[in-house]
Amino acid sequence: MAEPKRGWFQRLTEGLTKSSKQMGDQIAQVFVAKEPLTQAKLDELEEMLIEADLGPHSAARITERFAAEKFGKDVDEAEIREALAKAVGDELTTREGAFEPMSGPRPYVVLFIGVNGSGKTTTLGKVATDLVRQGAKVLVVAGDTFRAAAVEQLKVWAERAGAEFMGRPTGSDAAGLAFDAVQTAKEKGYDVVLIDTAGRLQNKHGLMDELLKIIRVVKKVDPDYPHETLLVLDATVGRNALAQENIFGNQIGVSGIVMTKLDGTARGGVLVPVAQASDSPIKLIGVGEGVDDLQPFNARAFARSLVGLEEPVR
Ligand SMILES: Nc1nc2c(ncn2[C@@H]2O[C@H](COP(=O)(O)OP(=O)(O)O)[C@@H](O)[C@H]2O)c(=O)[nH]1
Ligand SMILES: [Mg+2]
Repeated sequence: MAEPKRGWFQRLTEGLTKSSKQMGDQIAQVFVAKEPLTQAKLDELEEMLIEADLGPHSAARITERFAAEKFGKDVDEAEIREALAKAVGDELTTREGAFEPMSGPRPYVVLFIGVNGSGKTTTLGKVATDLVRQGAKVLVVAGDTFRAAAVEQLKVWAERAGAEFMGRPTGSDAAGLAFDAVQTAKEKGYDVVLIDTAGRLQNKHGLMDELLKIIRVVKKVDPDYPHETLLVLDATVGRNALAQENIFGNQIGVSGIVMTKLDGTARGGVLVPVAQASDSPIKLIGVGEGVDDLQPFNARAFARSLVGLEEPVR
């Protein structure tokens, strides 16, 4: 993604309001005045993190880090927020990954995978828009050949972005389309190829097989294809995102995670256990439906906005 535009932290913060409001309110309830950090208060904090879907392991680790710094000391709400943001940020900094198609080989081939409704098509559209703005020659490929509406939806995004679009009638072979697309892109000097896929249920074997087939056939054009397989996860499903990460990670292989809909949920904390569980980093986050609502994942900024803090002074 391009350098975040001015105001991106505000969009992140606004996006995360439900999560940060929940946590913010609880912090305010637990720490009413400046008072010593006791075990009882730590337990309440841990419980609060679990409720925000950070999961028992992440919650315990974060609480420990936090206790190491503050236990027994007089603390007020503001310090708690800062310390909590630091602890969450420390958990996540090693889980940041950059999505930089323009720094990679040409054409840079990116596959978007994930269950139905997770935000694949929307994310692809946002990425296409951003890349075209950077001057890239982008090919958008409608690999979700199951539903006519999915093809149409992607076409609209491609047209708006000013990207080239490649699709086939409903029911066509997605792998065949992907093969033709990467070959075309190679011949015609495209910079980036973005391949959408069907929103499949991860427990349907036939659907996993189709994804593997897409990967297999694009590798026939170049064994390095796809350069990226981005798993798109919807934060509003909470802990279910962990199960999805597990299945797609193990069965398909993933190079990066996109977590969407962080604007629509009190469960934004689920990003933490997902980041911890996955072998691949979090690369992008979605905080809205608009074209500018996709951001590079920044662990510190995410942690700050999650606990309801302002942008740090740089
Ligand atoms: N609020 C919000 N909605 C999103 C975000 N990303 C995607 N959506 C919406 O989620 C719905 C499903 O997205 P879509 O891209 O069609 O999912 P797909 O089935 O995985 O391709 C659409 O209504 C999108 O506008 C996001 O970051 N925030
Ligand atoms: Mg779709």
